[in-house]
Amino acid sequence: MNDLDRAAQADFANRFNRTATGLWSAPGRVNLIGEHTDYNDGFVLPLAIDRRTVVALATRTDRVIRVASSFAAETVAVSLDELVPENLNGWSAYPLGVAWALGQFGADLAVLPGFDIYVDSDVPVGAGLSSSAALECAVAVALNEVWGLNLDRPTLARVGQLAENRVVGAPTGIMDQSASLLGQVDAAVFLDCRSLAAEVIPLGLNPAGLELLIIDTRVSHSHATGGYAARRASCEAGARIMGVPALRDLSVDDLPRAQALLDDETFRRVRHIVTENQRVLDTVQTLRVSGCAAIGDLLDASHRSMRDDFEISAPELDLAVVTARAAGAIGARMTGGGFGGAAIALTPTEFVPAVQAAVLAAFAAHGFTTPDLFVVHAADGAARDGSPLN
Ligand code: GAF
Repeated sequence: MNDLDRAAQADFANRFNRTATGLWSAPGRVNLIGEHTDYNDGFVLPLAIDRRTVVALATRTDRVIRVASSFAAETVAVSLDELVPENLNGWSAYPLGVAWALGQFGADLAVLPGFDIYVDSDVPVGAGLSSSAALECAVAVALNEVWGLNLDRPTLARVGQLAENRVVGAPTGIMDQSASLLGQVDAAVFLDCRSLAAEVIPLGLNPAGLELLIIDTRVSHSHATGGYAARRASCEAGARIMGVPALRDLSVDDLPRAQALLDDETFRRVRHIVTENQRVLDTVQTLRVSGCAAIGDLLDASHRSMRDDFEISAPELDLAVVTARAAGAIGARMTGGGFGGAAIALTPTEFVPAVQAAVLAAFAAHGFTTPDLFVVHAADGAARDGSPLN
């Protein structure tokens, strides 16, 4: 049991005056490459990271759900009979939304017992590292076990996505929950977002003398508002006009026809998705054949495409990328939904301090908020932690 587990167990006991029967945790994620491709039925290559959300849980003998956490003073209580999306709001909408969404995937909520749940986390919120998917997936694996549902991991990913879409109101894809559920130590998850076929791709960063540095710009983003939904709508319009079910069904050879048929903005949105899908495939192939030291150019190209074609970057993200590259990173890009959040910089270990110092100095010189910089490692996906408690 780690410190986070111990804290969640103790805080559960303090808040609810009883003992948790188990601890489950799920990681945040960082996306190596493949941005906004997930809701276009395309390819993504994220990894689960060594920052986790843990839930301590015990079922009850009645139909009440009580949720509490280290980041909110209040304890929220609802009955399983009142669990509809319209009734859920605030941070507790995430765990409660997962309980509701399990009902949409076969759990018979009319007969299942209520539960007490306490949430603790060291995944930074609003940094583009999917603290929300970590929370959804930790709750999903916990309830899957204590409610005896036996849902497989791709289905649990759909449960988390549905909670996010319907309850939180963010029209997001399947990538973040899949990464949080399927990640493995020192590997990325190569996911086909149409079939949900997933393959674990070894990264070998540390043997290659590389680190994955996160630059959290601390510019907050929300996918429940404007830009994300607008990009999704453009992609859907582009696919409709091109006569395909999803942009996944186009290749770079279709781009001249797309340019002829689409207005300039929609064309550039489409070009990002089509080329980004290809970059994911190229990255997987490069990792297999040449190793992680050879993927830097693909990361750089991905960032340019998001900056110029998809237009989801921000001045802070662009500065982070340019500065990290100039100070020794071999590839860098913004990661996640965009409009803020984090960039990644694939950096030789010996250059990490120099990149950190250069980025801090550049942000200060531009008058930007001081960013948070830290190294992450690829970690295992959601799991029950430790042995059963008694
Ligand atoms: C957010 C969403 F939640 C994901 O589904 C994905 O679309 C990502 O932005 C962009 O690649 O993290």
